[in-house]
Amino acid sequence: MKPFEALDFLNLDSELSDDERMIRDTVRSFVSKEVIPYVGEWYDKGQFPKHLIPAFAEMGTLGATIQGYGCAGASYTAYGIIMREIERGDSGLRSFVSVQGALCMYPIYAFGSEEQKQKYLPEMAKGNLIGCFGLTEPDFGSNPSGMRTTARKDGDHYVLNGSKMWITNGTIADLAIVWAKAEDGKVNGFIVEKGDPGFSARDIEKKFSLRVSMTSELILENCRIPASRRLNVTGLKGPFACLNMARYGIAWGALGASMACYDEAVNYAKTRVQFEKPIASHQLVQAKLVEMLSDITHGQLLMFRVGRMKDLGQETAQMISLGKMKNVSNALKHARMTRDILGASGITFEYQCGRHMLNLESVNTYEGTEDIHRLILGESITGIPAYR
Ligand code: TGC
Ligand code: FAD
Repeated sequence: MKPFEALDFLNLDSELSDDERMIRDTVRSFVSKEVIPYVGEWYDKGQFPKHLIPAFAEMGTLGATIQGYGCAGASYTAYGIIMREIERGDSGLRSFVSVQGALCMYPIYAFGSEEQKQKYLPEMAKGNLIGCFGLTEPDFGSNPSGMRTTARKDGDHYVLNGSKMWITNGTIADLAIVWAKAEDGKVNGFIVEKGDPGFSARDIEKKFSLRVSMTSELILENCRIPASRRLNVTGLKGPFACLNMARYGIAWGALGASMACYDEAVNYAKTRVQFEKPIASHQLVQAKLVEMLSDITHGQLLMFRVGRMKDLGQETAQMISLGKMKNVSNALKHARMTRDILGASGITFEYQCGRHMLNLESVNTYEGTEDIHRLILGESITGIPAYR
């Protein structure tokens, strides 16, 4: 297979610091050597490659932006680059790293007590403890405010009841951040540990998407946990703050999937001969390649700008929504276009576009569907929330 050539039409990577470039090269080379040759087989078998966790930890990708607690303390731009490079390999692997860092380590870092941070963060950075994030329920996806999971205070304990659905890393997690309504109806976050009485997880089988990532249901039946495991945040702004972090990473990650597809499409089009010449010589094929190049370049510009603003603490949730909405829907389009350019070959595991295409169907739905982000942006333009 031809070595990966990353599309960087505007030479934006020249804006990276030496440290950021080193992180990019480390993760890119890891993905080329340890992911790309094997990921088709893991996908086919529906296996999460657990053996990669120590390497993800070694490269500093777990909770990469957290200062201290054994974490890398990287810039947000570096974190975005990490997500881009990992998702070039597979969205399911980026999901694993996103959930561990943005959705489990981040809430502990942002809302946890010092004792909670010391207990969990260093072990999570090393990959010795795995986390998951339970917000969605069977009947409440786009609208988490309706959640039915409850947390009742009982002396120095809380008792949790309910279920969480579509939870990445659920069955491999040692701890879950579970969002539940307290008796006053306000949403609170809790750290639930594997082995807590009344807590169980089971995998959702037979998925056609994100097959190298575990997706699970969490069940809480009179699950009793110490009151000290509550996070110090009340209301939906708690989970939404975590989603800002994860959505930011996804907006970068989708660029990686697009870049993988673009590279595959260009290589194939230049070598596949029909009507006595390479298909790349036809205007209709070139138009598709140009559309991909144009979208990717716009997406890269957007995320470099949002990344640098985030490094200065100046980004907004709406900017992140724009990146999540546009870069993921474009990546899905690019995977489909590449699949088309590859003809029948595009449906096999020998190539990446089919796997990216099926993965991106999930990425377009999770962390706020494409249309939910459209409505978030609509509200920011008009001042009118059109969700309800
Ligand atoms: P709303 O009334 O607008 O807000 C409630 C409170 O939250 C605050 N808030 C935010 N805070 C921080 N960041 C944001 N982005 C925020 N958005 C809102 C808001 O200020 C308010 O605070 P306060 O103090 O006044 O109480 O809430 P709403 O229920 O009307 O929200 C509407 C909507 C549609 C935007 C929201 O429900 C939404 O984003 N829905 C999408 C749900 C979603 O994204 N779920 C993701 C689940 S996790 C997941 O998918 C992980 S996949 C991981 C992987 O595998 O990679
Ligand atoms: P619904 O909310 O039922 O939406 C269905 C359709 O209706 C969508 O097209 C949506 O855009 C549309 N719609 C809904 N409301 C409106 C509206 N007001 N206006 C217009 N259209 C609307 N959740 C977690 O908490 N943790 C995880 O780790 C996690 N991992 C996931 C992993 C995978 C592989 C998947 C697929 C999902 C995961 N999720 C996770 C859940 C994910 O966040 C939800 O699937 C997502 O928020 C959408 O919810 P839903 O599937 O219930 O769809």
